[in-house]
Amino acid sequence: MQAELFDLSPPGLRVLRGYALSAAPDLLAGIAAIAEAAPFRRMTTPGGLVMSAAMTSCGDLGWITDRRGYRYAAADPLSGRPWPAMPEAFRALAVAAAAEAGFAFAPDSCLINRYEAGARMGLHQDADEPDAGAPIVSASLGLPVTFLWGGLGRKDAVTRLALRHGDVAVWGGTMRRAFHGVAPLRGGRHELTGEARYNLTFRKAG
Ligand code: MD3
Ligand code: FE
Repeated sequence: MQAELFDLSPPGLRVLRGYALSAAPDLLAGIAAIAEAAPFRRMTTPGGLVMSAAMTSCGDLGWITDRRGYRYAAADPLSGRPWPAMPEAFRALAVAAAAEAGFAFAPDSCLINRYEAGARMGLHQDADEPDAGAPIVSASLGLPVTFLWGGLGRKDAVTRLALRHGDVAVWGGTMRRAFHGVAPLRGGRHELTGEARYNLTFRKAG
C-alpha cells in the first residue's frame, strides 16, 4: 500500500515513512521549550475566521496571520520578541530529509501546527515564500491524519494520503505550489503527544 502510494506520487513529492521516529522525543522536547517562550495560539485569517489549528514558530521568521493578512515576521506579535531559535535537531532533520529527495535546503523558518480533535486545514497554497525553488519539508508527530493534496488549480482532483507519527514529506518542484489541506483530526490518544498531532513545516521564507 505504501509502495503503491509512492508510485502514484508525482515528481516533487517524497514521503519518507518513519524518517523522524528516532528524533521524535527530541523534537517534542524542542516543541515544548519553544512553546514556553512563544505559546501556541489560534490566529485569525484576513477574512476574520479563527483557525482551528494552534500555531507557533521558531527560526529567523515565523508565519503569522491576522486581519491585515498572511505574512512572515521576525518577531512574535504576542511578545514583540524574536521567535525562539530553530533547534539544531530540527534543522538537521529537515536538511537530511531534503537531501534524500535531492534538494539542498537552508530553512530559516519552522511553523509548528498543533491539531486537536476536529481541527483541520482547508485547501490552500503556500505562496508567502519568495523562493519557490526551495522545497518544503514537513514532519508529522503524534495522532495520524489524512492529508489532502491536489493540483495547481483549486478545482483539481484531490488525493488522500495518511500521515502518521514520524512520517516526513518533502514537497518541491511542481508540487511546491499545489493546493493541499488536512482533514479534521479524529480523536484519540498517542503515547508521546496525548490527544494532539503536531506538524513541523520547514521553509525558506526569506
Ligand atoms: C504540499 N500544514 O502549515 S504540512 C501549512 O499538516 C500546512 O499542518 C499542513 O499546510 C499540516 O501550511 C501540511 C505539508 C505541506 C506543506 C506545504 C505544502 C504540504 C504541501 C506545499 C505544497 C504542497
Ligand atoms: Fe500549507
